[in-house]
Amino acid sequence: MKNPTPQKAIITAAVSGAIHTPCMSPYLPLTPAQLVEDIMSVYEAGGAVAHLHVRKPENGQPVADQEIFREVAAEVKRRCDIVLCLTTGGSLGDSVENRGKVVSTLKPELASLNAGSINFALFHVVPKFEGQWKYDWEKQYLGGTEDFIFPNTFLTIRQFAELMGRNGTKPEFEIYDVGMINNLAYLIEAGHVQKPVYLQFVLGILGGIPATVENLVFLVQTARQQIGDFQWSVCAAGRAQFAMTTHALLMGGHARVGLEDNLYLSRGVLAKSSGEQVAKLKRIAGELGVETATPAEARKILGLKGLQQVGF
Ligand code: KMH
Ligand code: ZN
Repeated sequence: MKNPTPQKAIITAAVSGAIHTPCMSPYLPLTPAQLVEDIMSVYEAGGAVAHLHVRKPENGQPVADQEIFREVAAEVKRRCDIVLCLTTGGSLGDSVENRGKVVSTLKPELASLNAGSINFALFHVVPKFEGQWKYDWEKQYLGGTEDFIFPNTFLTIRQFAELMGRNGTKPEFEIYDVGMINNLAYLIEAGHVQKPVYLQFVLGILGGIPATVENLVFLVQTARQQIGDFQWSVCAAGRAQFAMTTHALLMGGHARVGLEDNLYLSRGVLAKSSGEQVAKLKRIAGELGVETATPAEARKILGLKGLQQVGF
């Protein structure tokens, strides 16, 4: 019997995030114009989805500012048809209420939905950047995470899922550890989350599951047992980025790169854009015989409502 045609892989790029700070790379996009430019680099390199956080233009501090989200999203929509996945993770320490606003105001096709609470730790990188800070807020923002829990209670997850349901926004569930699959399986069972779900396995955050191939296989297997059918993608912090995303492609999954997760293109070489990382992953996919999805194909695979239905 012939094997069925394998599904195309969706390459996502998370362009700026709320983890890296301006002193770490001159290429980290901070202003609306830089964010748009980086998203366009992703689109031109063959990425189908861009995951977006925004920052204060004057100092690069992560902020859930609805006007900046709108400015960036509208300009990207004017220029291309890439899928935008807006964050509800926000910046570290932001209120749950503020984090959710982006869904009600902009009604995106796709938005992140963090599937559990974790010790989201970045404090361990502080010694590496001592003496190099560019802005006052950076050291405290990172250092303060030694005593920080990223809160995503069952109530929050349920409310975010309902909010997204009302706005026609597909949740991209961020899974930082294996217990979060259990959280989601419960929420599906209880009728709060509808299948088919889309999972983003986020590996290698201090506080979450380490970025190893064994753990990736374990996560996918556990999700199959607990949830059944689903779409999944992988991203990994720092230097594990290309190893884990390559494995995801080999396993039939989707993959996320971008400067939110890793500032480098290869050892010691800073990526000048998220698009450079997308181009590298596209080359790897090509060598492996894995076809990658266009934005239109990604919409079909994920069952998104379409660009005409967004609120920006
Ligand atoms: N802001 C981080 C704490 C997301 O985009 O939803 C987590 C994050 C996930 O970036
Ligand atoms: Zn994010």
